[in-house]
Amino acid sequence: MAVISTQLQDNIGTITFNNPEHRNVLSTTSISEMIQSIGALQKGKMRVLVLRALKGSKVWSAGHDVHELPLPGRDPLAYNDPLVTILRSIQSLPIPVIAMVEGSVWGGACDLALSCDILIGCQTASFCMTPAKIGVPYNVSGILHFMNIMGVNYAKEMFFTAEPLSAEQAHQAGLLNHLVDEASLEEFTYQMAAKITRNSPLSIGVIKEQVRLLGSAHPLSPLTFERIQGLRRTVYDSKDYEEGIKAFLEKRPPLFTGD
Ligand code: LCV
Repeated sequence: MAVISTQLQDNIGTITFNNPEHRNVLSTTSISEMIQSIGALQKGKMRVLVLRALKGSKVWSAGHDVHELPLPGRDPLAYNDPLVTILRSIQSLPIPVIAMVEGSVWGGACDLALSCDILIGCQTASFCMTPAKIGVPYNVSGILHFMNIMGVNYAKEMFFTAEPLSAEQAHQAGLLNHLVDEASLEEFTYQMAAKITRNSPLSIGVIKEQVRLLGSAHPLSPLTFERIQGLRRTVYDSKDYEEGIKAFLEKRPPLFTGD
């Protein structure tokens, strides 16, 4: 059964997470369905894409499917990881993507929401960045993403505490463009989407790509990049990384020793 549903109306595409039983986890299956849907929607003259969960969802997405995290010794967020792939495809899509957020957003799903161009949420939205809770060395492009959007201090607090940010805090931190009440979330989102479809798609596409290129224009020397990869490797090779995944799967709090 499909874990996402897709719709195209008046040049507005909608991808809806439709796997409430597993809290809309970003699994290989759901991500490949998303990538296929985006391709199909692009053929249908889509000018804006809305990413959402089912109306009234308590969980927008529980993030990376932890069952699919590799065992120690392999980078859990490598370039070709399905989650990293969908983040790149949303960021490089030549049309605006609006994340319509209700319910809690976890881990890699926060990065997916932040990969969208505009985030509109209601009071039930919350955002929790979980790498430190699981023992995952988040990757460079993801960290830069959070820094660019919410500033270094808020980003560090999110990563270090692994505590959820409320909708109000997310709005204050610049993560949410708009915080609206639950009843008007859908109407507000699609009114904005409709406005965008009436503007020049060529101009919007080029502006979006320039923002992406400028945002990732951070000169990293090969040596610095290798040092970062080496540091990250010490984490995903560690016993703590293994313990974090094991604790999650055993539904117990992790006991990190720093080894
Ligand atoms: C697999 C899941 C998941 C899940 N994976 O319902 O950013 S990083 O680096 O950390 C990256 C690696 C990442 O994104 O990691 C994942 C981060 N996500 C989380 O830490 C959220 C984990 N999930 C939860 O805390 C709870 O499930 C929430 C609060 C989302 C919902 O709680 P609730 O009590 O409503 P359950 O926990 O009972 O989950 C329902 C089913 O969904 C599965 C979970 O295993 C359960 O399946 P089973 O009934 O088969 O056990 N599930 C939830 N999240 N990330 N599976």
